[in-house]
Formats: sequence, structure tokens, C-alpha cells
Amino acid sequence: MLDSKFIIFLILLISAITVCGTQNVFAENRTVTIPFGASNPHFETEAPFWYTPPILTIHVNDTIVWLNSDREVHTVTSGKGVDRGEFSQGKMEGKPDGYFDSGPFKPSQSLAFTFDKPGTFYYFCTIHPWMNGAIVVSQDIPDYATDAEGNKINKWPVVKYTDDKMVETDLSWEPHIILTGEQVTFVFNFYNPATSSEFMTSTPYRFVIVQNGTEIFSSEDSTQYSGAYKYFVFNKSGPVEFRLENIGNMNETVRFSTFVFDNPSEIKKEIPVIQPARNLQLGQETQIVFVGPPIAALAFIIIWAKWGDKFKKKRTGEKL
Ligand SMILES: [Cu+2]
Repeated sequence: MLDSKFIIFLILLISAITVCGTQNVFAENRTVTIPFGASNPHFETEAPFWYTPPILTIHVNDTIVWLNSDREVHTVTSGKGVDRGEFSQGKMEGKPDGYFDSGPFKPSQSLAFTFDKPGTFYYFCTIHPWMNGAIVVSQDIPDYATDAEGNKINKWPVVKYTDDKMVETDLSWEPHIILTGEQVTFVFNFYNPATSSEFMTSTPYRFVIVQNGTEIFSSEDSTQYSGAYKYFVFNKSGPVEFRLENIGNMNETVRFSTFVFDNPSEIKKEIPVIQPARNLQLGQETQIVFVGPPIAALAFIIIWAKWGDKFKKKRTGEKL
């Protein structure tokens, strides 16, 4: 017969394998290739991009493998290389930001880097600083709110008590899932837990928001009756704590927490130049070709309409 301890051990082992397996399924490996000809900054290069693909969107904890398929030594260095304008002025030094740096790597060698934080990360080649690329690391935003430890918040408003159980505080925030740059409305009420009745008199309080150990908002106020509301817009992502302090001047604090996510619409997509001039897409520098001439033609028509008659008369006069 199987020992019960052994069965428990077996269950734990299977759970552990399942958890590890699930994490592996979600983290992906993606490849960025440095194509043949990438070292050539000029028109005649066949390389469609400096790095292929030039902009790649991945998730937190995904790994990028850069593969050098060129016949020259290159680097993959985080930061910004030179743009077309700087290159034309002879500027040959990019600005590394220190997040990652492959150092020189030879043809057919590769570099792997795991992105463990969200954001837009530019990179370039220090040897050929016109070679630019970017990795956009997006954050998975859950479809439910959690506290700062990641526990799902099942019931709204969230209810907390002061340590001495003298005050019950209900706090709700809208929207429940907080994104940077979006206004959040906080609504809170104070109750007497013994009688389940609202505080019907004006109650002093201090509403405080703490993010990454820093107080980013503080408001000392009094409720009209049992509750009040506040507005706030977060600039940064990360765990946050909402405190209601000194409720009713009783030196009692209740704490709530959640997580602020980077607003996907705020992730910057501005990239220096990610491909050689001959392979530029419509909408980049080729705008000069397509937008420039019509504007010049229009300007000519306007000038002709204003001054053309005088010019014609002058010529006619000459003939007579
Ligand atoms: Cu290079």
C-alpha cells in the first residue's frame, strides 16, 4: 500500500512540475537577425533592415536571441545610435544606456538577453552606429484587480478595519484596474463595526498614496457625513498603497494596496531610423518625395496667378 506521506509528496511534486511547465510555456524565445550587408550605411546595401525585425514586441520574461548573419563583427548595445541627420553630419557615436551590451560578436555568433521589465528599449551597433533597432516589452494586464501582493480582489468596496476594530473603512477605486495617465476616483466611507452604522458626523482623516516607498499624494480633510472621494492620476507603474490615517483624530490607520500598470497607449513607438535609406517605407523620409513636390507646385501656381499677368504683359510689350 502507498504511504499517505508519499502520496502527498507525489501531489506536491506534480504541482511543482505543472507550475514550472506553465511558466515555460508563457516565456518565449524570439530571434532578431543581423542580415548580410547591415554594416553598409549607404544606398547600395541589399539589407532590408539593420536588424530583422527592426521593432519587435514581446512580453515580460521573453528572451531575444540576436544572430549575426553578416560577414562583419557587430554589437547589440542598448541606447540610441545616430539618426540619418546626425550620420549625414559625420556623427559616429551613439549613446549607450548601460542596460545590455553584447560587446563585439562575430559572424554566426549570437547573444541572448531576457527582458524582465516592461518598456521600450532601443539598441544599436557601436561599430556601425546607424544600425538601430528596438524591443517593445509589453506588460500583461490582468482582467481583474489585485492587491500589491497579487491576490485577486473579489469584493468591492474593499473593507478594512483599524487595529482596535473601532472603525470600519470601505474603499473603492474606479477603474478597478489602474493604468498610468488615467484618472482614478477613490470613494471611501467610515462605519462603526459594532453597530454597522455609518459615521453620520464630520470625520477628520488624512488620505495618503505611497508608491515605491514615497508619499506621492496627501490630503488632510473631513468628511461631510460618513464618506468622501478623491481623484488622482498615476504617472508611474508599480505597487501602490492607499492609507487612511488619523481617522476621527484617533491616530488609527487603515491600508489598502493594488498595482498600477503602464498604459499600453503610452508606450512610445518613436524609433530613430530602423532601416537603410533605399528600403525606407512610405511615411518616413520618402514623404519629402511625395509631399514636397505638390507643395512646391502649389506655391508656383499661387505666384503665377499673382504675378503671371504682369510677366505676360511685359513679354507682349516687348513683341510690339
Ligand atoms: Cu555593426
